[in-house]
Amino acid sequence: IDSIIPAESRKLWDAHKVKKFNEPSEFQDRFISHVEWTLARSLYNCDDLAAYEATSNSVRDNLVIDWNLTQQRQTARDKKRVYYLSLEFLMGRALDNALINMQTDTSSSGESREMVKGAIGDLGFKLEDVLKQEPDAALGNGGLGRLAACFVDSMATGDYPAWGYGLRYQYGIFAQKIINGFQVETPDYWLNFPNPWEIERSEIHVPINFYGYVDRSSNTSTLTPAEWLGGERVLAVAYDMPIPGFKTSTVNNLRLWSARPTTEFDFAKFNSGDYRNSVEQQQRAESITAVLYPNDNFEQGKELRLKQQYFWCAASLHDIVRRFKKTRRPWSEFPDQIAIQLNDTHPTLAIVELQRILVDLEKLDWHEAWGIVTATFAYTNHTVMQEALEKWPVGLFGHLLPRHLEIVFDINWFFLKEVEEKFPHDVDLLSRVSIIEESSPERQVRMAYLAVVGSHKVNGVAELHSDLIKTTIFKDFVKIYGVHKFTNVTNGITPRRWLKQANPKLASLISKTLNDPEDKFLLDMSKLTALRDLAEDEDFQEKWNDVKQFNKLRLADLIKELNGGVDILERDHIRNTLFDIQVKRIHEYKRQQLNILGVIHRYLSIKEALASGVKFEEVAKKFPRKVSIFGGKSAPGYYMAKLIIKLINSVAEVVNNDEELCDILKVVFIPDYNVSKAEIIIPASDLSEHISTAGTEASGTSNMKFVMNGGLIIGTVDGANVEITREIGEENIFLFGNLSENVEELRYAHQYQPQKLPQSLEKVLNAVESGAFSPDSPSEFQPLIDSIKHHGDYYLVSDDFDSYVATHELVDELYHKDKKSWLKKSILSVANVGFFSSDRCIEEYAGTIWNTEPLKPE
Ligand code: GPW
Repeated sequence: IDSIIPAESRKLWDAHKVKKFNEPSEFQDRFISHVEWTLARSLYNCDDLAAYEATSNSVRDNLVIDWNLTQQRQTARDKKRVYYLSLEFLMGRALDNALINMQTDTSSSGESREMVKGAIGDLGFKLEDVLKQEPDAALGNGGLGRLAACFVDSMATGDYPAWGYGLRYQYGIFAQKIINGFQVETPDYWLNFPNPWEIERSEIHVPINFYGYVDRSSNTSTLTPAEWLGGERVLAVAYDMPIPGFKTSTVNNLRLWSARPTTEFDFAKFNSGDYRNSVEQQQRAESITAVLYPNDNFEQGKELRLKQQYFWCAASLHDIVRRFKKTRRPWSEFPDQIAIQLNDTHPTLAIVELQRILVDLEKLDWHEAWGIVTATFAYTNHTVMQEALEKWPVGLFGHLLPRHLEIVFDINWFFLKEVEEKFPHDVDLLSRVSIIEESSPERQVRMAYLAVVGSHKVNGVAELHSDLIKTTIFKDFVKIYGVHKFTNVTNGITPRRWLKQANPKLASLISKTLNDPEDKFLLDMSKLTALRDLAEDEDFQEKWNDVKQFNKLRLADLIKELNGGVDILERDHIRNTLFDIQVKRIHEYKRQQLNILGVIHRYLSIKEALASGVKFEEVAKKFPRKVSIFGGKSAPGYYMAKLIIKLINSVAEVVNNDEELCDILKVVFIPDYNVSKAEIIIPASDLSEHISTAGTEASGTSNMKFVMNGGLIIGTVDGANVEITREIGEENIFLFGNLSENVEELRYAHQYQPQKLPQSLEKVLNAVESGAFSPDSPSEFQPLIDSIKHHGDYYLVSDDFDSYVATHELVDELYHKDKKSWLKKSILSVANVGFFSSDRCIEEYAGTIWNTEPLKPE
């Protein structure tokens, strides 16, 4: 520092030190400065959007001060750092969250939101309207991306020196429109207005190469240093997002890379007169970070995707290595200083890139380098489903990254040698575990195996899932490495966003009840167990229920707004209408089809009863009021998922317009499910559905969010549902369906015996086939029916249908006949949900995988 700024001048800097706003009037000063100077507007043309920009910039000013202090502290103290590599960060909106998390000097956190609310109120703005101006940062598909967002929140809150690394896509996940019942995708260009939450660091730019060839003029072994001469070069430019912790001044960093053309010019092309072409190639650079791939739990194997992955891994590693080198430590200390967590296999190339840096650029011995690499990386697996496991054709890989392919072959060679030594002559084993799959028409690089071989720990995301990976996809690796390389860290969610921000009414009831005005329970969720004593307290139950009713009305407002101002739900009946919600990506394994077929079953049963002359009052007793709410996006190319969306909308059309039902059953599909909508939808559930075929949903995280908001769950024995049951008690959850250990044999049986459908399901499918929901084209849903009836019912809809329907009967009974028991279950669920805070989860990663400690602000 002395060399940059002389001591005399530093005194002057100190005298002019920037200060955070602490008081309403200080905030207002700052707000108006930003309106006038940053936005170049005035009182006379400051609308809600401008107010959002000015508020965000003011809050950001505060955060940047703490961000700088945090980074200085982390550099000076030089403790071990964590880098979380994720191709997706599904952040949602930042402002409300920042207001909740932000520390000011005078007020304890939690109060800064109230302070700003009052301060902009005095200036003529309503905080709620201002917050709505912010577009979601939707740089993710679903659970995997949202998990990364919860993790950075918890890492900052726990004061861990930890950064996230990802890509700054110009287009996030597409916006979903429903047109005539069909999903239509529209581009999500989220950077229309200046984004106050990102700080462009154009001075931090890393050159990234692709294609080209390997020069080994001096030696022939692939193990010795080689020079990779890239054929195409682009720049990775850093954009930083401040990540404020809750009740701490720690502000961590999320660094997202954006692709730019280099300023270098292709003189060969230019000289040959091909000016237009050489500009065109430069333009291509930007396409690398243009768009997020919209697939969830599915890998397409496109070259541009591999390019994204390398671009991001290379830029991040370069950044990490540069920072490490400044410490002038020996390479052997790299793993003591740095832990890199791989969010699924998407960043697996980082393993190869670090090995390349150490061997080719830093000239370390291969084995020494490999020791450093494996001690640095750890890998989280999020699925056992074959179609989601990444594999890259050797040809494509070698064309884009010729040197990296060599390194992969060498890694594999040493790995297989080790296996051969441990298990001599087991050729079958060697071919099973080889990182290179000998498949036709082409060999493939198995990224999950590469990630296992290149990491010191591999974890699953819920107990059942972590057990499953050890007996299925990584079974042979358990034999090779021993069981201790594999571990479990059950997922979690941040209670700041998913309780305090999404459900302020419930958070405030809790803080009052626990006599915890500073919301400390959001840091220590075990405090919630004190609610157990109140589970049967009638006064408390009433307050609890009032909160739920408020949230249901709030959702009804949203549904009305999305429905063009027309109410689907009658306000007067909302209190005794069961809100039954399934919101998540649309996927056959998540079984929205089971849900909608169940709804049809209910509809047909009501119609049948009425037709046979049963009085309406009687029917309504058996089938009390209910609304089935769906939401979620399908991958644009996923035909079956799109058909499921269409079926839901077609059923809604028929059911909602059937006057005979007098509104006792409604079906709603909420278009464009995203994080900000989730914050309104989730707190409104009485019941939510987590009904994946057993063994397919690695964890699920919305299950935790619903429970944290006092909703009950109907679910299969899958993913984190198992631990939710353990924590909240099996009497407080509605489980049904076959167990994962039986799935294989049931599937096998379907292949060899013609499908025998339960009568209930037969009826439902017949109605669909008859065109009851598609009178103009009765065969519209045939592919869905065929998948159950004729194509082996891979997701076991028929096997689980009756127990699903029967379990819903139990739900109805309890909700409508024993509201007190219902409320008791709801209260007990929240009281016991503490385990699912992502703070707990991050502590486990830190203790068992990263070997890192918090670095608390002084
Ligand atoms: F296939 N998950 C996801 F494993 O949202 F990569 N997208 C994905 O592409 C994958 C997994 C992948 C989800 C799991 O489906 C869900 O069960 C889990 O809760 C979540 O990742 C976070 O672990």
